[in-house]
Amino acid sequence: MNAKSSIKTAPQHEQLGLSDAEVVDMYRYMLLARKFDERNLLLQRAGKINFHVSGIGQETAQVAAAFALDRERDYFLPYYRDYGFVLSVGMTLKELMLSAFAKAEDPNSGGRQMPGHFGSKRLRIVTGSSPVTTQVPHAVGFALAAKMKKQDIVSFVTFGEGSSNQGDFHEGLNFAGVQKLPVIFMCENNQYAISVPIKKQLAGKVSDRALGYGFPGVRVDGNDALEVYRVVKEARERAVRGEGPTLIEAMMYRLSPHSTSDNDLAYRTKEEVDENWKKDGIPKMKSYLIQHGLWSEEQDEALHREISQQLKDAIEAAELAPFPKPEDTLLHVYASEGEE
Ligand SMILES: Cc1ncc(C[n+]2csc(CCOP(=O)(O)OP(=O)(O)O)c2C)c(N)n1
Ligand SMILES: [Mg+2]
Repeated sequence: MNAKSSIKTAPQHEQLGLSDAEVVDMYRYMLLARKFDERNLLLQRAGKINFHVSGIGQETAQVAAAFALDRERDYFLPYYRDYGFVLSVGMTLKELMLSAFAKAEDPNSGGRQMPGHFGSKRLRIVTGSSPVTTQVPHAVGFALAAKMKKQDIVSFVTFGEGSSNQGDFHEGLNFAGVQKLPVIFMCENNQYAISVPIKKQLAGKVSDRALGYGFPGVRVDGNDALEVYRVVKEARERAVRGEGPTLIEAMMYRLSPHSTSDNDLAYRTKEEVDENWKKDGIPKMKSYLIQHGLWSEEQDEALHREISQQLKDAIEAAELAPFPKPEDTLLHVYASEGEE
């Protein structure tokens, strides 16, 4: 063995500045989001909750992005599939279940919005609306505020690739580019906009659109947690240095139907879906951890049991919680005295 080949290179996560504990934590959140999502699909089929819009296949990029941000200070404008993201920045399973069960204590909307419309003052998650992409100009506004206040924080916003064809996307990116604002735009390109496949939505790459607005656009494998972490971290560093926005296009696949109201096999084949399950980032992350001696099958089984128990507790609490009262319909719709 020559001297060169005996030099050990540090594992990828260490090279990126992630500790062993952090990379294990990333996997925990990815699995937590997956199990939460799978359970909600079952709860909807069992008639316990009305509706679920799933993020299965997108958790890897969501969790990795969250870990690359300042989870104590940045502002977040996630879109409806971002369970992995909101869990990673501190939303609890109980809070998400209160939302799924449409209960009054749901911090996102007091049980009045469709699930997946995240909002939390505590976690700096900015309330979103149902029209897709409205969150993009909002994120640009938050970045403008950060710049005016000379704060070294960023706003981070996600959206689907279909939504990147809406005017709000282009207006938001243009303004952010001109003003060099600290905002990170992450497109979760899951290759479908409901029943419309990617080839009928876009003739080019979403990431290339950044060129027209004067800042970098990066396409990344959304099933590779460490790669997503790397590009989001770099984007954040650029933003706080005052160099402006970055557009990230994370490539992934929507493994579940659009929502519980959708039959995806009406417009795509089971073979295509099965093929994409092979690219799932969660088992990939597990293998990485095992390969580096950070995880074992025993620990994995224990984590599955732990998550099952957490889900059971969250569901029980949400089922027991009261529904919103009809007379509270206008609560938080208009500012009341003393409310910010
Ligand atoms: C302005 C607007 N138009 C249409 C809709 C209906 N709608 C909800 S989700 C969706 C598909 C969006 O696709 P994409 O942006 O790729 O996100 P994905 O659902 O695939 O994550 C559509 C058309 C909407 N909510 N808002
Ligand atoms: Mg899509």
